[in-house]
Amino acid sequence: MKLTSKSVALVPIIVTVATAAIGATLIAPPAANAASTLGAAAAQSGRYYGTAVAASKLGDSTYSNILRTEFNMVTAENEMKWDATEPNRGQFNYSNGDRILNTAVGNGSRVRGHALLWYQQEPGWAQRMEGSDLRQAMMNHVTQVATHYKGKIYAWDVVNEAFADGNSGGRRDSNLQRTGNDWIEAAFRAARAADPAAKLCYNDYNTDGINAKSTGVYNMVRDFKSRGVPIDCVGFQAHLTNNAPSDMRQNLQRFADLGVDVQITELDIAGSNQANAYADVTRACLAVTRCTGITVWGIRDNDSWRTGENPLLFTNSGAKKAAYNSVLAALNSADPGTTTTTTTTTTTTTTSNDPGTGGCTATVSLNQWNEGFVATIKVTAGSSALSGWTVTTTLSSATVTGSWSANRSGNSGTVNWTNVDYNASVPAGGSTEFGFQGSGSGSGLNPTCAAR
Ligand code: G2I
Repeated sequence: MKLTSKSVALVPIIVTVATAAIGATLIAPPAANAASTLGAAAAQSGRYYGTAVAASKLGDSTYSNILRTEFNMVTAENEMKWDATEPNRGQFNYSNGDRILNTAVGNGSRVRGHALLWYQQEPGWAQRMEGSDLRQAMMNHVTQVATHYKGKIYAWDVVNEAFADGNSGGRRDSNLQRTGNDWIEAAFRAARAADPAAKLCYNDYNTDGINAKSTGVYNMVRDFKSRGVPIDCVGFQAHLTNNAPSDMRQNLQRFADLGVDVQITELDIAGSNQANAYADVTRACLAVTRCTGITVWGIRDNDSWRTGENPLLFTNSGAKKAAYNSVLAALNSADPGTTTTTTTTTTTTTTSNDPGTGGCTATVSLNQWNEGFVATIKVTAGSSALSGWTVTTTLSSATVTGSWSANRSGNSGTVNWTNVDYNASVPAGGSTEFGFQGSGSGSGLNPTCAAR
């Protein structure tokens, strides 16, 4: 139904639902000496510095010496994945995963487990499965592998890369996803039951800055936290070229503000600005109290999956690159034990016009930090389904710098947001979300919704 002049005239109702302010500055004396390895430098602020390890390279002395001296966290690059650990249904093989784990422990390192469920590197037998049979096999896999490594894993990537690229903010299609949207939370619950001591992470790529994909993950984590689904951390892979996203710190911070740890899990950076970009990523993590560590995805350039791009910290012969020096300097320049969090305020405000028949309401959840914000707006249909909607917001002292899942009329002042094709239809009583990022203050957005 179209909006009538009568419904436009209805008085907006404004309800502030929740306001929480988080801010802390803890000062400790600086360390007397700079550390000389990545692991020791990260440890000064209670963080780790890790690398992906391939079992086939452990016999290479250049490789294993750098591994032992520089790193204090290890991820198996492939050896703990589904195809490696359960090559036939119900038959488990932990030999290479165990080699990596034992080497790490022998070096005094901890281990990140990677990855219990991922749509890639499924064993052939699982690739051919669907539905409830597959769901059963997935949960058994999570339980068996997490039980085998019980008590030995710092954090598990329970689910890897489940969100779609592009602007949908939704899940990626896969046979795992087709077993039902609840597969991710089911996997987290199974992992918690099997190994209560491991931190449980969701891990993905192209989620390093604020964008539609990272916002989709953010909304899932927020939902999990609100419903008590056991999630402890989010991994940001950070496979980058030339630059770190300019809003990487803000992105890490908004996840941390949900009450999870954040980690950089597969860092590699190609391109001529490599050394600067590595320093930027390091500083983004150091600026977020709950960013607990950084892992690079391999040791030497020729250990990288990005053949020919030389995206790592050591040359093929094992020499330290400029990027290594810039990471070490950045880690050493963090005041040890000093953590400064940006003051961040999360406010949920409901501004609604009375939906009446065929109308809609809009709710904003605002994540504001010192110089910018992310607004997530929920559009809820009234007693009739919507076939399109318009939300009007007021940005009196803010400028929109990016948005997702809606078209917009401008970037400041009165901004109208209309549905895109895939979220035009909203069933009666149902809802959909869109969002935007802005500089300045996002307070007073006062969204109103109208059917179109
Ligand atoms: O694709 C880069 C990474 C993206 N995030 C998840 C990570 O798990 C993923 O790692 C890469 C490994 O670095 C590669 O080494 O995952 C690839 C698989 O998608 C790994 O490549 C595979 C090759 O495709 C196989 O042919 C090979 O048998 O490595 C296998 C073991 O060497």
